[in-house]
Parts: sequence; C-alpha cells; structure tokens
Amino acid sequence: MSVEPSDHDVLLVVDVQNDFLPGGALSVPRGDEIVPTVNALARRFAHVVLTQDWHAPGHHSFASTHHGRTPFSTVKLHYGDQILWPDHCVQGTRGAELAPGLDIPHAQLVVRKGYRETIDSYSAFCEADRQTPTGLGGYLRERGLTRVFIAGLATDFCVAWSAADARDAGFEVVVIEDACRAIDTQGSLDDSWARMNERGVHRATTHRIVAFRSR
Ligand code: VGL
Ligand code: ZN
Repeated sequence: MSVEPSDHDVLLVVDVQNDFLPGGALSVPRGDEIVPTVNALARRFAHVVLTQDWHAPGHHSFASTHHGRTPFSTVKLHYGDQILWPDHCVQGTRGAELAPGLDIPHAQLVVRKGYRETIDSYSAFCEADRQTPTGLGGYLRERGLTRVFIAGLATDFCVAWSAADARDAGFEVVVIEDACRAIDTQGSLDDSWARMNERGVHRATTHRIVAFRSR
C-alpha cells in the first residue's frame, strides 16, 4: 500500500495536549518528542483534524471522583471496566489546551471528546458506552475522506481506540508509529496492538510519508 498522502486522506492528530506532555497531569513518557514530528507530517496533508480530550470536572474516569480509589486502578461503570486516571484535561484549563508547540494552522476541525460526565471516550469516533457517536465518522464521510492517518497520544489508549473504531466505521487506517507515544499500563501497549492488528490497521513511519512532496 502506498502511504503517499492524497486528497482522500486525513491526518488525525490525537490529544496532543499539555496534560499528556511531561509535567502534565497524565504525562505520557516522552510525549513531547512527537510535536515536531506531527508538525512535519501535517505539512504533507491537505486535510487535518485534531482531537482534544475534554472532561467535565468530576468526570467518572477520574480516580478522585470515586471514594478511596487510586489512579491506574479499574472500576466497573455502567458501560463496563474503566481505568481510573488522575484528573486531566478538564474543560477550559491550561492542561486541556493543545500543546503550544503544535503548528498546524490549516487544521480544519477540533473534535472534543469525553465531555459527558459519566462516559469516557478514548476514541475519536465512539464513546466508551460503545453507542454514542462523536460525529467524526459522518464528517469524514461527508467530505469524501476515506483513509485516516493517525498520530498523537497515547498509542495504547486514544490512538488505538480511534484506529480500531475508524476501521469498524469502514475507513482505511494507518497509524504512524514514531509519531505516537504510549502510557503502557497493565500490558496496555501489547493489547492495543493486538486489537489494531486484528482489524487490519496499517503501520507506517514518518520518514516514509514526509518523503513525498509537500501539499
Ligand atoms: C487518554 C487516558 C485518559 C489518551 C485520555 O489520550 O490516550 N488516555 N484519557
Ligand atoms: Zn481522558
């Protein structure tokens, strides 16, 4: 498969936000390293969409919302198992802002997700209840975009869930591995690649994509 960006391709930049960078509330190890890579990639794509984790205060994915619970433990919520996180990406806070180093002025849409207090959404397409769509699938389809390249944070959560759901929604998917970083808790990185491989998600590296001329 050629990974040359075409007019039917979109770059989806997942959750490159202050709280996921070193020093942030839910920092992804070496998450900052991908920022220049993502900027370089974005210059090769005419179509770019960003996502923003965007939680209400007291969100049910926060350990602090559940009495006596600690971050990185798991609870049962109405839709199934939920890993509990430190408070992060609270709506309107500095931690929720896109990383200041992101330089993608031509990005066309920012999808906010996880904004319902009782439902998390790792995926940019479908919330954790597995029923509530974010609208992104319809947006891409209406614009005639058929292949989704994905970069961002974190490989094993929001990138992986977005990739799997994009496949389920009928899109071709390419995860740009070196333009992502993982949290890797409780075997999550291996699990996420198993889930993506099962669905036929392709992998590529940045140098293969930026070798093509700029848009
Ligand atoms: C994420 C955990 C909680 C992510 C978001 O962006 O991968 N992970 N919220
Ligand atoms: Zn979150």
